[in-house]
Amino acid sequence: MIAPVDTQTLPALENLIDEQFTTPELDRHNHIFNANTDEPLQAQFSCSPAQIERALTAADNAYQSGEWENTPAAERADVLEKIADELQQTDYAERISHADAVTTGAIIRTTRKMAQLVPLVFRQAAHFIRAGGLEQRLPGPRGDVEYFRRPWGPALLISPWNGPTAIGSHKIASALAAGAPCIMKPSEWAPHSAIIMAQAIHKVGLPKGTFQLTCGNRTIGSQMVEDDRIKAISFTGGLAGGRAVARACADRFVPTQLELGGNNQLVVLEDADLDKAAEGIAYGLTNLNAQWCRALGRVIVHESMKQTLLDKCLERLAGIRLGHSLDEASDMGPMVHRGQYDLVLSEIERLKSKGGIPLSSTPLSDLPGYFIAPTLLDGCSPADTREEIFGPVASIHTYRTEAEALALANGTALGLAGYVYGEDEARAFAFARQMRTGGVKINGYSLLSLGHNAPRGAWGLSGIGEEGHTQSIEFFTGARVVGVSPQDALGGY
Ligand code: TXE
Repeated sequence: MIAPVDTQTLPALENLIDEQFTTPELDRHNHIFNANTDEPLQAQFSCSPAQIERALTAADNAYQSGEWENTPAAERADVLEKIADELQQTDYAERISHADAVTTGAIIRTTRKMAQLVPLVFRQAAHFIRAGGLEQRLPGPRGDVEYFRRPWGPALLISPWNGPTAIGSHKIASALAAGAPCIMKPSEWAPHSAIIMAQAIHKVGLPKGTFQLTCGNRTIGSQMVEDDRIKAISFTGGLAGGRAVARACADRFVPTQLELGGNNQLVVLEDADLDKAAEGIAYGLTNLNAQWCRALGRVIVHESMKQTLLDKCLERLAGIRLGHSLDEASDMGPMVHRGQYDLVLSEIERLKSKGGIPLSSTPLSDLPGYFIAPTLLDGCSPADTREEIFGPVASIHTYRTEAEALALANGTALGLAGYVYGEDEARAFAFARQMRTGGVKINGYSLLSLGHNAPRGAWGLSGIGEEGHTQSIEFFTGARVVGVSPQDALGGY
């Protein structure tokens, strides 16, 4: 049974600026679409420059007042817990998961799980600061030295359309835990979960101007990125946006955390269980419809095993139910919007024109939305598969020696995630350690991080900085140390 979708079921677009919910003023003449049916759902209204100015002023005022920054960590943690309690009400998760599924095409079973994790994200941030994560005492030459971390100032949080809830909640909870006033700018294609979270945060209440939400596209993003009052930027999105942010931040030395794309390699070692590897490949091509920065980009397999692996993959992919994202029975949904759909199809065409042979076995949905069957491309030259596609398409390459496999695995300028399949775990670890990428999962493919405290690193063009439980909170802060000093030139040495 598919829930009905109309504009009533999506929250209206609204900003939260200086404690007021307001309507974005500018009509950009674009629409958010139902990814399943290609029907327009809502106009993409955007903040006006004057609305952005009000948000920046309010964020700066909040920072200058110091109220949130100087609220003791335990009390900030209490507020974060209250936000988590509020978001725990089932209505929030249902509204968020419904909106994310319709607008991004990710299936409801996945968006529901993501939405249900949101309270936990706020609780984990609360736990970190309550446990003294931002305040330590270190031994010094004249007694203890205080080492504490304080927010750089107002933070800008920019999120993409894919995984908007997981990415958005992580940024918001981390900035607030750090004591930073923050402005959230969600993607113009999937702003609803941020709006729903803003409603919960507003209900709990924070000092004036501490949390704000602005709706709109990259135009308002750039206006805020370039503003002197923004003192830290956490950006998740594409390479072009990431570069624009990095350039704008360079002159002012504004700390930036950039999590960009990936072209993630899955290496099948000679002793791999091919059923397991095929299952991993199917996950990599279908989880979040492969519109995910850690989705599969390249499969690297020993030449003697390629055909058996491909047969097993196609057998699995034949059983994938590609369908309406609100249908509980679907395993995979459509691409987010027509632009992304066209882009992915044009990448398949480009690789075909270079000799690639597309292989797919998943029956297409007969809905008029942006559906693409997960596709493996055989016969491509590695030189043609260096870039991210950001869709359910992966190329398959063969090796004869592990040195060749490693060269292929490290053969792109991106370095976000890798996957290694091999039954001898010690050998798989040894291989994985040499992959120049933020994280490597062995014998498994999952949307979740490798461990509670494991950072998510980004190498090369995949970004700058590390995200994670602790790392993302620390990112919004700078170190300060205060202590009693010896009164001599070399400090007593
Ligand atoms: O990105 P965009 P999208 C990457 C992935 C993919 C892309 C898709 O590589 O290609 O993101 O997401 C705002 N100044 N990842 O299309 O266009 C924009 O309005 C200020 C990687 O959304 O870069 C939106 O809010 N803001 C990933 C956000 O940036 C700007 C996970 C992202 O938009 C801007 C998800 C500018 N110059 C996607 N340009 C990961 N590594 O985790 C754009 N925006």
